[in-house]
Amino acid sequence: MIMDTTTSTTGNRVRRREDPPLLTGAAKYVADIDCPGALHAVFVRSDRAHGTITAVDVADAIASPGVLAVLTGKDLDLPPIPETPRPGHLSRPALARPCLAIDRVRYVGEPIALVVATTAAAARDGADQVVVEMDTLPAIIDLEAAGAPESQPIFPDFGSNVVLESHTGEYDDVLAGAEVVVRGRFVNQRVAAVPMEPGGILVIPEGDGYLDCFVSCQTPFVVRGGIARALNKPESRVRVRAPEVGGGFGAKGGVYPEHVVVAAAAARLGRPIRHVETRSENMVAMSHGRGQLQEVALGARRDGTLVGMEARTVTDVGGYLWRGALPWNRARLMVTGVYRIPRLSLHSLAVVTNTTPIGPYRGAGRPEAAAMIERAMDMLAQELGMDPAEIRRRNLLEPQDFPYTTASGASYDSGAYAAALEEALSLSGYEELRREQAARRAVGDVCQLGIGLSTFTEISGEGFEYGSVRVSDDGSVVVTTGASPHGQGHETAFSQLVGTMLSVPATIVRIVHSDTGAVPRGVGTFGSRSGQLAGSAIVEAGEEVLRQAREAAADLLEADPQDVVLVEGGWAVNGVPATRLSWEEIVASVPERQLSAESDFTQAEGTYPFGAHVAVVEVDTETGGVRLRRIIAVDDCGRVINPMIVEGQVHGGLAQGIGQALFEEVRYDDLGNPITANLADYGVPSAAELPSFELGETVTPSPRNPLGAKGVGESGAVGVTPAVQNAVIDALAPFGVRHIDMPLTAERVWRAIRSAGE
Ligand code: MCN
Repeated sequence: MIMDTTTSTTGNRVRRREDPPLLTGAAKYVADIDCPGALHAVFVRSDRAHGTITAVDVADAIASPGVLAVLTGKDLDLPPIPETPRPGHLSRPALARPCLAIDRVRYVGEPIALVVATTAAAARDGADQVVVEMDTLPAIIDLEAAGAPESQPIFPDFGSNVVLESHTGEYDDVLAGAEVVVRGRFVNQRVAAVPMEPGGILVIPEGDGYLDCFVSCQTPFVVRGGIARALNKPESRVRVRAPEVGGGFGAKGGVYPEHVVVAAAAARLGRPIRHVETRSENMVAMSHGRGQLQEVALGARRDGTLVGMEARTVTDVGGYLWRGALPWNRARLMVTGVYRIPRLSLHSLAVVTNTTPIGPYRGAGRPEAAAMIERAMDMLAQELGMDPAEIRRRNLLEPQDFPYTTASGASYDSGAYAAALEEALSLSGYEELRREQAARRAVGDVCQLGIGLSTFTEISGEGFEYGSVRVSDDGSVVVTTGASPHGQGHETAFSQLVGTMLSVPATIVRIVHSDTGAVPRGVGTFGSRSGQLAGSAIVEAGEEVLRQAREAAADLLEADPQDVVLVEGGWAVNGVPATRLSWEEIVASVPERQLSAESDFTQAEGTYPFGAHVAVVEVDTETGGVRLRRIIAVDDCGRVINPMIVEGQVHGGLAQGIGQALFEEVRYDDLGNPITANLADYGVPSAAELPSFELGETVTPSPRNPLGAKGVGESGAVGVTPAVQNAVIDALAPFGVRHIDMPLTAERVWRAIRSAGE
């Protein structure tokens, strides 16, 4: 139940109005949209990681019962899917990603043809009849091998597998003056987004070339643009709606080849077509996340003060660059974390490999950056014999340093890092934990205690988002937003903002979103942007509505606008409650019989949420088994709209971040065959693997938007992974273990103990 006006104000814990349909099974996903007569589509995908296509024989498939069409790349002749644009960068035709592979395949799962049939089973049977003849090429799976000069280019016309490269900081000796240098080589492994609902699209042609599309996505406007461009239509002829989306986690943020192909097929056949991925299909077709090799050296004085950092990172973008530049770029930007690092020399590369393309996944580059610096900081602490908390205290940026431009060029807005660290230490009972650890070490307990810290920042927001507010003469309040929630509780949070501003119950505020036919423009939901950008757009529009209402109320009350004040549910002359007019009365007095305003709120620079996480683990030193005992997470996302939603967002991020630390890894064999393409082989944690999270907060507003808000959707996944990794390695310090790559499975931990002993 939603709480009443008084308690639903901004800043209060209001339960999500979105939850009842989600929890009772009433919510409608793409597969549930009622569309009589819709045809079913199944993709024929490459079963080889690398090869040249010599023939695609569709004759048997077309003859298969129920099959209406089999469409190949040559049949549809679609332009390539655009790369995600980056500042100063034009996409390079030699790296183009086709919608359907025609000459060459570059990963297992790449779409080659589409089979359309009257039922899903008939489409699948038809797809089995398509014969793709191929000359297999050697697959390049390892990212180091991909980048080697002698490596065969996966895109012969491009000539190299290195598709992105940047150098930051040129120094003769970036570590000059260091009394101690630690060096690490870390693998930030590839993971899968695993949304509850795999990808899906339903396209309904409605005559005159108009396509009505229901897409499981985070960015309806981006998908509309992609489909319209590929099909050479004006955007006005394509409507994209995101119904309920069973999670996206960044991976549903772009336009996929599958979207364009299904839309093209529906347009060609003039019949509605639906495509919904199976789980195994999703595990190869939906972009993966992370996938970075990191080599880092940190130099410091003996007192722990950092003097410089040198790093080389190689990011795997998979078979196509496509959206891979986004995490690559974020990882580059955030590389120095929360510390004062005077000198940085960073060489960051991205390479293509014969694997599923990599794209943004919860954190998108910031988890990689945080993991690298947080591991290196712990190594430094170990080297100097200093407590990990103390080495952090000595190097954290301080509140008076902000705004602060890092050596990598990030412009941090605000921060109070030490306060978050001290809060996390105090909530965890850090000293007591260290005492318990010492006691266990002293007796040589088989089960050792590990305590891991992570102090981190990340980037959120940046760019533009649309919002409007309209009050009608029946008293209804309608908000439209370009944000496209898929689990973040925007309806609840935005109705709180507007209800509070207009002094009306949040329950009457209707939020319209995720529909290009109902929202004039917008961007969508990713990069933990919506609270601050869509929220600020709505606030700006709401302020303009308040201004209009004040004028209208002053006219009606024959008062000076300065003397007219907002009271619960209406307006009155200040100090004279009896003059109160309702919103309905005021709105009815203007010729349009509605008050409305819109805003394209733009934030030129991002905001930088931060926090401190503590993980406590018990490691069985005989089996390598890790038990996660406690997670303490202190997060700061500036001013909070709804603390309950914020906590939920942190919980989700923590679960996924812990998944990367302990359980998850997408793996391929040497030929490029995926060997973790289902949920038996790919280990997503369930609630049973997770402790009850202990949360804390600090509040440091951002000066970059009127709400003072920063993002929170990803922070949990940024901060917790290195805390857990550091905790496991901390437990094994007495054995001489310096580092173990993720995921920290029992086998890896056991091997690390054994090899350290040798
Ligand atoms: N919020 C708030 N106060 C703040 C900041 C945010 O109350 N200071 C609220 C916002 O109003 C919003 C929620 O917290 O309701 C998340 O806001 P924000 O951090 O702006 O993130 P977005 O809404 O832009 O959501 C994107 C973010 C990302 S990038 C990923 S990945 C992610 C995440 O959200 N994927 C999710 N959370 C997810 N949650 C679910 N259930 N499913 C996903 O796929």
